[in-house]
Amino acid sequence: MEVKLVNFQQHGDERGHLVAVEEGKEIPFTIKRVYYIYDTAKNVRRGYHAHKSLHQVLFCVNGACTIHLDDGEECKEVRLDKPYEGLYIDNLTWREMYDFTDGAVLMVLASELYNEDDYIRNYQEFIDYVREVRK
Ligand code: T46
Repeated sequence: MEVKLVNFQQHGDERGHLVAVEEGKEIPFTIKRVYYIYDTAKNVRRGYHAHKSLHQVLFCVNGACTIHLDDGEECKEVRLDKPYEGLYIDNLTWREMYDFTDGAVLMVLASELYNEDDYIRNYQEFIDYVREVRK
């Protein structure tokens, strides 16, 4: 599965911490969009889709949440609980996000503009699609 958890460099001193994220260095794609998810209730599970071509890097910049990942062959759970950790998610990976703590903010850097046609929101369609692509 093409997912990677990367520790970004923290620039810290007595004032606090700063993390810089640069396109072409830590981020292996042109960043065309940034969005963030916040105020998510504790018992909410969201996502439930894969992308045909979108690549993304996820940061939980405040609080924590868990990401369930599934490439059609293998599943993984990743807890994002450090603001300096970025989770790279490849296209054709089913994702679900859950167990958000109070105040959690999930920030996402995306390789493409928003396009609903890039989403596969039905799990069986996702499985059929990856089988076809990987034939
Ligand atoms: C993903 C996970 C991690 C927009 O209008 N523009 C946008 O850029 C995005 C991301 C969403 N929207 C609209 C579409 C829906 O009406 O915002 C609403 C909520 O989106 P969605 O239900 O897709 O949210 P999640 O949390 O299920 O998934 C999001 C991203 O859509 C998705 O690409 O990988 O976060």
